[in-house]
Amino acid sequence: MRKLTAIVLTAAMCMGLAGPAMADIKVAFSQIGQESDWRTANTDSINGTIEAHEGWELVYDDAQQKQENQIKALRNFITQGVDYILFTGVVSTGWEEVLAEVNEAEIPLILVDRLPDCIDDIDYVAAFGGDFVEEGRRQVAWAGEYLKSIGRDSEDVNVVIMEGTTGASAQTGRTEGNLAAMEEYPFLKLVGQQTGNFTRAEGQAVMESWLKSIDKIDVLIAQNDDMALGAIDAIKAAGLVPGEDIIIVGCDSVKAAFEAIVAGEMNATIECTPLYGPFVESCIESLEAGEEMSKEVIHPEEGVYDMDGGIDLGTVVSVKAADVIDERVY
Ligand code: GYE
Repeated sequence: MRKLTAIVLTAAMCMGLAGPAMADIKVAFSQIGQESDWRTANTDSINGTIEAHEGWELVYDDAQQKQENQIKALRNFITQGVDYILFTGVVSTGWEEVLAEVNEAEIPLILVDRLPDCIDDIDYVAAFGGDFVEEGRRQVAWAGEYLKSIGRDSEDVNVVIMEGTTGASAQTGRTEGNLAAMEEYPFLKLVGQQTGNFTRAEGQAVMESWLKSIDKIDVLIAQNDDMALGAIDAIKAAGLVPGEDIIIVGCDSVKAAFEAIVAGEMNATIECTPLYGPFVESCIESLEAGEEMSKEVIHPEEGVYDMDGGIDLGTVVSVKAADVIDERVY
Protein backbone atom coordinates (compact mmCIF):
# COMPACT_ATOMS: atom_id res chain seq x y z
CA MET A 1 0.00 0.00 0.00
CA ARG A 2 2.77 2.35 1.00
CA LYS A 3 4.54 1.44 -2.25
CA LEU A 4 1.45 2.26 -4.32
CA THR A 5 1.09 5.66 -2.64
CA ALA A 6 4.72 6.38 -3.41
CA ILE A 7 4.23 5.45 -7.06
CA VAL A 8 1.10 7.61 -7.36
CA LEU A 9 2.87 10.51 -5.67
CA THR A 10 5.91 10.24 -7.93
CA ALA A 11 3.67 10.08 -10.99
CA ALA A 12 1.74 13.14 -9.82
CA MET A 13 4.97 15.04 -9.22
CA CYS A 14 6.26 14.14 -12.66
CA MET A 15 2.99 15.22 -14.23
CA GLY A 16 3.19 18.46 -12.32
CA LEU A 17 6.70 19.08 -13.56
CA ALA A 18 6.07 18.02 -17.13
CA GLY A 19 2.52 19.41 -17.24
CA PRO A 20 1.19 22.24 -19.39
CA ALA A 21 3.44 24.93 -17.87
CA MET A 22 6.58 23.08 -18.95
CA ALA A 23 5.21 22.09 -22.34
CA ASP A 24 4.46 25.70 -23.27
CA ILE A 25 6.75 27.30 -25.79
CA LYS A 26 7.21 31.00 -25.24
CA VAL A 27 7.47 32.86 -28.53
CA ALA A 28 8.51 36.50 -28.11
CA PHE A 29 7.99 39.11 -30.80
CA SER A 30 9.67 42.52 -30.83
CA GLN A 31 7.48 44.60 -33.15
CA ILE A 32 8.44 48.07 -34.42
CA GLY A 33 5.20 49.96 -33.77
CA GLN A 34 1.89 50.63 -35.48
CA GLU A 35 2.73 53.08 -38.22
CA SER A 36 0.69 51.65 -41.09
CA ASP A 37 -2.06 49.30 -42.26
CA TRP A 38 0.74 46.94 -43.28
CA ARG A 39 2.08 46.89 -39.74
CA THR A 40 -1.36 46.22 -38.25
CA ALA A 41 -1.87 43.29 -40.61
CA ASN A 42 1.62 42.02 -39.81
CA THR A 43 1.04 42.15 -36.04
CA ASP A 44 -2.36 40.47 -36.39
CA SER A 45 -0.94 37.72 -38.60
CA ILE A 46 2.00 36.86 -36.34
CA ASN A 47 0.32 37.34 -32.97
CA GLY A 48 -2.89 35.65 -34.10
CA THR A 49 -1.02 32.59 -35.38
CA ILE A 50 1.04 32.19 -32.21
CA GLU A 51 -1.90 32.72 -29.89
CA ALA A 52 -4.03 30.22 -31.78
CA HIS A 53 -1.32 27.54 -31.63
CA GLU A 54 -1.82 25.00 -28.90
CA GLY A 55 0.96 25.02 -26.34
CA TRP A 56 2.48 28.30 -27.56
CA GLU A 57 2.50 31.44 -25.51
CA LEU A 58 3.01 34.89 -27.05
CA VAL A 59 5.26 37.47 -25.40
CA TYR A 60 4.69 40.66 -27.39
CA ASP A 61 6.33 44.06 -27.30
CA ASP A 62 5.43 47.14 -29.37
CA ALA A 63 8.47 49.46 -29.46
CA GLN A 64 6.58 52.55 -30.70
CA GLN A 65 9.21 53.21 -33.40
CA LYS A 66 12.07 53.49 -30.90
CA GLN A 67 15.22 51.44 -31.22
CA GLU A 68 15.99 51.80 -27.50
CA ASN A 69 12.60 50.26 -26.70
CA GLN A 70 13.38 47.32 -28.96
CA ILE A 71 16.77 46.81 -27.27
CA LYS A 72 15.06 46.84 -23.86
CA ALA A 73 12.43 44.38 -25.06
CA LEU A 74 15.07 41.97 -26.40
CA ARG A 75 16.96 42.05 -23.08
CA ASN A 76 13.68 41.49 -21.29
CA PHE A 77 12.96 38.44 -23.48
CA ILE A 78 16.40 37.05 -22.55
CA THR A 79 15.74 37.57 -18.82
CA GLN A 80 12.36 35.83 -19.16
CA GLY A 81 14.04 32.88 -20.83
CA VAL A 82 11.73 32.76 -23.84
CA ASP A 83 12.14 29.88 -26.31
CA TYR A 84 12.12 31.84 -29.59
CA ILE A 85 12.61 35.49 -30.51
CA LEU A 86 11.00 37.04 -33.58
CA PHE A 87 12.70 40.26 -34.54
CA THR A 88 12.29 43.09 -37.06
CA GLY A 89 14.39 46.22 -36.61
CA VAL A 90 12.97 49.74 -36.90
CA VAL A 91 16.31 50.76 -38.45
CA SER A 92 18.96 48.46 -39.87
CA THR A 93 22.03 49.53 -37.86
CA GLY A 94 22.99 49.30 -34.19
CA TRP A 95 21.86 45.75 -33.38
CA GLU A 96 25.22 43.93 -33.09
CA GLU A 97 25.47 44.08 -29.32
CA VAL A 98 21.95 43.09 -28.31
CA LEU A 99 21.65 40.36 -30.95
CA ALA A 100 24.99 38.95 -29.75
CA GLU A 101 23.39 38.79 -26.30
CA VAL A 102 20.46 36.86 -27.78
CA ASN A 103 22.98 34.48 -29.36
CA GLU A 104 24.88 34.06 -26.09
CA ALA A 105 21.61 33.18 -24.37
CA GLU A 106 21.16 30.55 -27.12
CA ILE A 107 17.62 31.64 -27.92
CA PRO A 108 16.79 30.82 -31.55
CA LEU A 109 16.39 34.08 -33.43
CA ILE A 110 13.94 34.37 -36.33
CA LEU A 111 14.30 37.48 -38.48
CA VAL A 112 11.13 38.86 -40.04
CA ASP A 113 10.47 41.81 -42.37
CA ARG A 114 13.24 44.44 -41.89
CA LEU A 115 16.56 42.68 -41.60
CA PRO A 116 19.51 44.07 -39.61
CA ASP A 117 22.76 45.08 -41.36
CA CYS A 118 24.73 42.73 -39.07
CA ILE A 119 22.87 39.69 -40.46
CA ASP A 120 26.13 38.04 -41.56
CA ASP A 121 27.73 38.41 -38.12
CA ILE A 122 24.95 36.96 -36.00
CA ASP A 123 23.37 33.58 -35.61
CA TYR A 124 19.77 33.22 -36.73
CA VAL A 125 17.66 30.19 -37.56
CA ALA A 126 15.56 31.64 -40.38
CA ALA A 127 14.84 34.95 -42.12
CA PHE A 128 11.72 36.12 -43.96
CA GLY A 129 11.29 39.50 -45.61
CA GLY A 130 10.27 41.45 -48.69
CA ASP A 131 12.71 42.10 -51.53
CA PHE A 132 12.76 45.84 -50.93
CA VAL A 133 15.16 46.73 -53.76
CA GLU A 134 12.96 44.87 -56.25
CA GLU A 135 9.84 46.54 -54.82
CA GLY A 136 11.43 49.96 -55.32
CA ARG A 137 12.46 49.05 -58.85
CA ARG A 138 8.95 47.88 -59.65
CA GLN A 139 7.45 51.17 -58.42
CA VAL A 140 9.43 53.31 -60.85
CA ALA A 141 9.32 50.73 -63.65
CA TRP A 142 5.52 50.67 -63.36
CA ALA A 143 5.39 54.46 -63.80
CA GLY A 144 7.90 54.33 -66.67
CA GLU A 145 6.13 51.54 -68.54
CA TYR A 146 2.69 53.03 -67.97
CA LEU A 147 3.81 56.45 -69.24
CA LYS A 148 5.35 54.80 -72.28
CA SER A 149 2.08 52.96 -72.93
CA ILE A 150 0.20 56.27 -73.07
CA GLY A 151 2.89 57.95 -75.15
CA ARG A 152 4.20 60.29 -72.48
CA ASP A 153 7.82 59.18 -72.73
CA SER A 154 8.64 62.00 -75.13
CA GLU A 155 8.07 64.70 -72.48
CA ASP A 156 9.88 65.49 -69.24
CA VAL A 157 7.94 63.84 -66.42
CA ASN A 158 8.55 65.22 -62.91
CA VAL A 159 8.76 62.62 -60.17
CA VAL A 160 8.77 62.95 -56.38
CA ILE A 161 9.87 60.07 -54.17
CA MET A 162 8.31 59.89 -50.72
CA GLU A 163 10.49 57.68 -48.59
CA GLY A 164 9.79 55.53 -45.56
CA THR A 165 11.42 55.80 -42.13
CA THR A 166 15.02 56.88 -42.66
CA GLY A 167 17.45 54.05 -42.01
CA ALA A 168 14.84 51.27 -42.17
CA SER A 169 15.85 48.53 -44.60
CA ALA A 170 12.46 48.99 -46.27
CA GLN A 171 13.44 52.62 -46.96
CA THR A 172 17.09 52.09 -47.98
CA GLY A 173 16.20 49.13 -50.19
CA ARG A 174 13.23 50.75 -51.90
CA THR A 175 15.19 53.98 -52.44
CA GLU A 176 18.03 52.02 -54.02
CA GLY A 177 15.53 50.29 -56.32
CA ASN A 178 13.69 53.57 -57.08
CA LEU A 179 16.87 55.41 -58.06
CA ALA A 180 18.33 52.54 -60.07
CA ALA A 181 15.11 52.26 -62.10
CA MET A 182 15.02 56.05 -62.70
CA GLU A 183 18.18 55.54 -64.81
CA GLU A 184 16.26 53.19 -67.08
CA TYR A 185 13.68 55.86 -67.92
CA PRO A 186 15.59 59.07 -68.76
CA PHE A 187 12.34 61.00 -69.33
CA LEU A 188 11.64 60.71 -65.58
CA LYS A 189 13.14 63.69 -63.69
CA LEU A 190 13.55 63.58 -59.93
CA VAL A 191 12.26 66.86 -58.45
CA GLY A 192 11.70 65.91 -54.79
CA GLN A 193 12.82 63.25 -52.34
CA GLN A 194 11.85 63.28 -48.67
CA THR A 195 10.75 60.97 -45.88
CA GLY A 196 7.09 60.68 -44.90
CA ASN A 197 7.95 58.12 -42.20
CA PHE A 198 5.57 55.48 -43.57
CA THR A 199 2.55 57.27 -42.02
CA ARG A 200 -0.59 58.72 -43.57
CA ALA A 201 -0.31 62.00 -41.61
CA GLU A 202 3.27 62.67 -42.67
CA GLY A 203 2.50 61.62 -46.22
CA GLN A 204 -0.18 64.29 -46.32
CA ALA A 205 2.08 66.96 -44.79
CA VAL A 206 5.01 66.25 -47.12
CA MET A 207 2.76 66.33 -50.19
CA GLU A 208 1.23 69.60 -49.02
CA SER A 209 4.63 71.23 -48.79
CA TRP A 210 5.78 69.79 -52.14
CA LEU A 211 2.67 71.14 -53.86
CA LYS A 212 3.56 74.59 -52.56
CA SER A 213 7.26 74.47 -53.43
CA ILE A 214 7.44 72.45 -56.68
CA ASP A 215 5.92 73.91 -59.86
CA LYS A 216 4.89 70.69 -61.54
CA ILE A 217 4.59 67.19 -60.07
CA ASP A 218 3.55 64.45 -62.50
CA VAL A 219 4.30 61.29 -60.55
CA LEU A 220 4.37 60.41 -56.86
CA ILE A 221 6.30 57.32 -55.85
CA ALA A 222 5.30 56.66 -52.23
CA GLN A 223 7.25 53.91 -50.49
CA ASN A 224 4.09 52.71 -48.76
CA ASP A 225 0.35 52.95 -49.39
CA ASP A 226 -0.40 54.87 -46.20
CA MET A 227 1.76 57.79 -47.34
CA ALA A 228 0.15 57.63 -50.80
CA LEU A 229 -3.30 57.81 -49.20
CA GLY A 230 -2.27 60.80 -47.06
CA ALA A 231 -0.85 62.47 -50.19
CA ILE A 232 -4.16 61.91 -52.01
CA ASP A 233 -5.89 64.05 -49.37
CA ALA A 234 -3.31 66.82 -49.87
CA ILE A 235 -3.68 66.64 -53.67
CA LYS A 236 -7.47 66.93 -53.44
CA ALA A 237 -7.18 69.84 -50.99
CA ALA A 238 -4.96 71.63 -53.51
CA GLY A 239 -7.73 71.31 -56.13
CA LEU A 240 -5.94 68.68 -58.22
CA VAL A 241 -7.21 65.26 -59.27
CA PRO A 242 -5.20 62.36 -57.77
CA GLY A 243 -4.63 59.53 -60.22
CA GLU A 244 -5.00 61.92 -63.16
CA ASP A 245 -3.10 65.16 -62.58
CA ILE A 246 -0.62 63.24 -60.49
CA ILE A 247 0.07 59.55 -61.11
CA ILE A 248 0.41 57.74 -57.79
CA VAL A 249 2.31 54.52 -57.19
CA GLY A 250 2.27 53.06 -53.68
CA CYS A 251 3.73 49.98 -52.08
CA ASP A 252 2.31 47.21 -49.81
CA SER A 253 -1.03 46.52 -51.58
CA VAL A 254 -3.30 47.04 -48.59
CA LYS A 255 -7.05 47.01 -49.14
CA ALA A 256 -7.35 50.80 -48.76
CA ALA A 257 -4.98 51.21 -51.72
CA PHE A 258 -7.06 48.78 -53.81
CA GLU A 259 -10.12 50.88 -52.95
CA ALA A 260 -8.32 54.08 -54.00
CA ILE A 261 -7.27 52.43 -57.28
CA VAL A 262 -10.81 51.22 -57.98
CA ALA A 263 -12.06 54.77 -57.22
CA GLY A 264 -9.54 56.10 -59.79
CA GLU A 265 -7.58 58.13 -57.23
CA MET A 266 -4.45 56.00 -57.22
CA ASN A 267 -2.78 54.18 -60.09
CA ALA A 268 -0.77 51.24 -58.80
CA THR A 269 0.55 49.47 -55.73
CA ILE A 270 3.48 47.08 -55.49
CA GLU A 271 2.81 44.17 -53.18
CA CYS A 272 4.76 43.51 -50.01
CA THR A 273 3.08 40.88 -47.90
CA PRO A 274 2.67 41.40 -44.14
CA LEU A 275 1.29 37.89 -43.59
CA TYR A 276 4.23 36.21 -41.89
CA GLY A 277 2.23 34.25 -39.30
CA PRO A 278 2.13 31.01 -41.34
CA PHE A 279 5.86 31.27 -42.21
CA VAL A 280 6.81 31.70 -38.56
CA GLU A 281 4.50 28.88 -37.49
CA SER A 282 5.90 26.30 -39.88
CA CYS A 283 9.43 27.47 -39.09
CA ILE A 284 9.01 26.91 -35.34
CA GLU A 285 7.24 23.59 -35.94
CA SER A 286 10.15 22.41 -38.08
CA LEU A 287 12.71 23.52 -35.51
CA GLU A 288 10.75 21.78 -32.75
CA ALA A 289 10.82 18.63 -34.89
CA GLY A 290 14.62 18.92 -34.96
CA GLU A 291 14.90 20.09 -38.56
CA GLU A 292 17.25 22.85 -39.65
CA MET A 293 16.10 25.84 -41.68
CA SER A 294 18.05 27.45 -44.48
CA LYS A 295 19.89 30.71 -43.68
CA GLU A 296 18.80 32.12 -47.01
CA VAL A 297 16.39 35.04 -46.72
CA ILE A 298 12.97 33.89 -47.91
CA HIS A 299 11.12 36.45 -50.03
CA PRO A 300 7.43 35.64 -50.50
CA GLU A 301 6.09 35.82 -54.05
CA GLU A 302 4.46 39.20 -54.62
CA GLY A 303 2.37 40.89 -57.30
CA VAL A 304 1.64 44.34 -58.71
CA TYR A 305 -1.89 45.76 -58.87
CA ASP A 306 -3.20 48.68 -60.86
CA MET A 307 -6.15 50.24 -62.73
CA ASP A 308 -6.18 48.06 -65.84
CA GLY A 309 -3.59 45.31 -65.45
CA GLY A 310 -1.18 44.12 -68.14
CA ILE A 311 1.84 46.34 -67.44
CA ASP A 312 4.90 44.15 -67.97
CA LEU A 313 7.70 44.81 -65.48
CA GLY A 314 9.97 41.99 -66.62
CA THR A 315 9.76 39.99 -63.40
CA VAL A 316 5.97 40.36 -63.08
CA VAL A 317 2.92 41.54 -65.04
CA SER A 318 0.43 43.77 -63.22
CA VAL A 319 -3.05 42.57 -62.32
CA LYS A 320 -6.19 44.73 -62.34
CA ALA A 321 -6.91 45.66 -58.68
CA ALA A 322 -10.69 45.55 -59.19
CA ASP A 323 -10.45 41.85 -60.11
CA VAL A 324 -8.84 40.85 -56.81
CA ILE A 325 -10.01 43.45 -54.30
CA ASP A 326 -12.51 41.05 -52.67
CA GLU A 327 -9.76 38.58 -51.78
CA ARG A 328 -7.73 41.17 -49.88
CA VAL A 329 -8.26 40.80 -46.15
CA TYR A 330 -6.12 43.67 -44.81
O1 GYE B 1 6.03 48.67 -46.32
C1 GYE B 1 5.35 49.85 -44.39
C2 GYE B 1 5.59 49.57 -42.97
O2 GYE B 1 8.82 47.08 -43.21
C3 GYE B 1 7.84 46.25 -45.18
O3 GYE B 1 6.90 49.02 -42.95
C4 GYE B 1 7.65 47.04 -43.96
C5 GYE B 1 7.16 48.44 -44.19
C6 GYE B 1 5.87 48.59 -44.96
O4 GYE B 1 5.34 50.57 -42.15
O5 GYE B 1 4.01 50.12 -44.66
